[in-house]
Amino acid sequence: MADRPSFYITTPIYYVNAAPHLGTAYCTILCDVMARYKRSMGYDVKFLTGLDEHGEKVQQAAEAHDMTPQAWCDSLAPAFTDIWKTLEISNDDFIRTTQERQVKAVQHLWERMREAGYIYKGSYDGWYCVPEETYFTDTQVKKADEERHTEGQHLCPDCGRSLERVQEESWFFKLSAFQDRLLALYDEHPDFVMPDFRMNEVRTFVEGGLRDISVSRTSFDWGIPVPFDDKHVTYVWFDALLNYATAVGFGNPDMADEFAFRWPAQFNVVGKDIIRFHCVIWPAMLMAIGEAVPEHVFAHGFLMVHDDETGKNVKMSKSLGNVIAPQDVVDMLGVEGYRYYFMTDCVPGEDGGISFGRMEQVYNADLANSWGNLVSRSLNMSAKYFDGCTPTLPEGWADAESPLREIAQGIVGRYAAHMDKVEYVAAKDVVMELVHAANHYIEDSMPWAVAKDPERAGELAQIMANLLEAIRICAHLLEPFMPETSAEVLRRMSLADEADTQDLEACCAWGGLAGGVPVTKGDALFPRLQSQK
Ligand code: ME8
Repeated sequence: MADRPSFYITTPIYYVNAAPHLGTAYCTILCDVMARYKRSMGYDVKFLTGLDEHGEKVQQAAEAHDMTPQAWCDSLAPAFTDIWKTLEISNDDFIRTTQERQVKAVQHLWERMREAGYIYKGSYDGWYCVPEETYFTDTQVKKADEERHTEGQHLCPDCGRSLERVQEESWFFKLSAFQDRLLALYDEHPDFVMPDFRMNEVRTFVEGGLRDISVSRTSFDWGIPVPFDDKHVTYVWFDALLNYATAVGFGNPDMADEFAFRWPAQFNVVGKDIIRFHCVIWPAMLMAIGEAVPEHVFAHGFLMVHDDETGKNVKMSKSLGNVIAPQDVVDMLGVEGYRYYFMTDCVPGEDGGISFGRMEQVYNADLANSWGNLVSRSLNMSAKYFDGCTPTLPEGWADAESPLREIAQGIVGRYAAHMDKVEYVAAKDVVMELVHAANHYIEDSMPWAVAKDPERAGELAQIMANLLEAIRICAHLLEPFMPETSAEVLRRMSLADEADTQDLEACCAWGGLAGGVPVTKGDALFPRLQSQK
């Protein structure tokens, strides 16, 4: 295998019950930014996303469209792959749970579970929420109904929608046996769940005691058959969670080396709605079969939309039907502006309200007026004063003191400390400090005045070199957020070869600029948005 360390990151696999929306795209871009950043830090990255195609919810969506579940999934899958392409998602693999590799891996899981003695046959009698694909006990439902004053109606404690009563023969997973081991995992690896306030939530839940869970269904058939009991299909979550392992060769002898290299994953990134599955059930499943658990589960918050009826912010969700299509935002901000806004204005761990006004504000302030303006002004000046080129670099120019050089010293370290913890807002601030300083530097050093005096040609070359060098470094650091813009900026400075670096630290060392090479002025990178209001 490769000599570089592996970095394996995953998104949740999305239900194929409707087209992707801003929320699903949010999580996928969040992972893409991390994947791109880690590639630039020299890791051998595998970035996985995909689709969760089994279960009652998908089956019902298919029925509502008068299609078989498989035909329905096949018809909707391109809606996901197309938008990921539009949004410049750099995933290395795309898994669908109806693929042969997943069927084989899930069946292997069943065999391993049986050998390990952590499953048994019983019967389930309780509630089931189809939109959440989750079981609830009588006690849980009664308590939630009382709190909500539902007056005899039984609603899902999590999402408030109607529940199904399910009574069926079922295989159970002995989750209850893992309480101590899970608590030990949380103690030994306090950053297993990130951000840390989510860890407390998970720990409290596990301390409250765990119940065995039903992991097969007999009342419908859209799932992976249990290999030793053909009346049963696998519960959709028991199937879905395994996808992360399937994609790197779990249970496949031909991929043993790949599995050894890639497993465990560094990051399973999920929304806060599904942390119990990922931070409790998933590690317990892996412990049961003796496989390592992921290093981190990062739970992000929700994108919320304003509900005019209640006056409250509610989660944007396919099932609630209040979604905004990514294309609507792309039409307004462009792909790069879209990615930048969601990644740098919404704190990844927290809920974020969507506002078109705020999008415009951030786009105009940071991209049109600051970053875009800096690039066009500087490249225009360079082309004008140096005959369409970057300046010939003065001897020892990179050692000359300048406010920009000072900020650029150690910038990768400051940026990386935030990126590693998914603190994208703070990482962006580190870069924007240099962008703003460069804009001030233009005002303070007044290259247009210096250019008038032929005796100050050396000074002019130094000023422009400092500016272009700051731009070069910012382009590299902004690449995970806005890949195409960064590639374009580097192209305009005849530095296309530097894009896709695998050594960000060396690449961003002050002094890497190419002197005397052509610069392209080009169109504005971020034309200012004029409010519709
Ligand atoms: O839960 N804001 O799939 P799903 C931010 N198939 N993120 C949001 C969001 C919002 N308003 N709405 C959805 C499933 N998401 C399972 C996962 S994994 C083994 C199986 C994102 O289609 C968020 O990341 O309901 C959430 O966890 C995910 O979409 C759920 O997608």
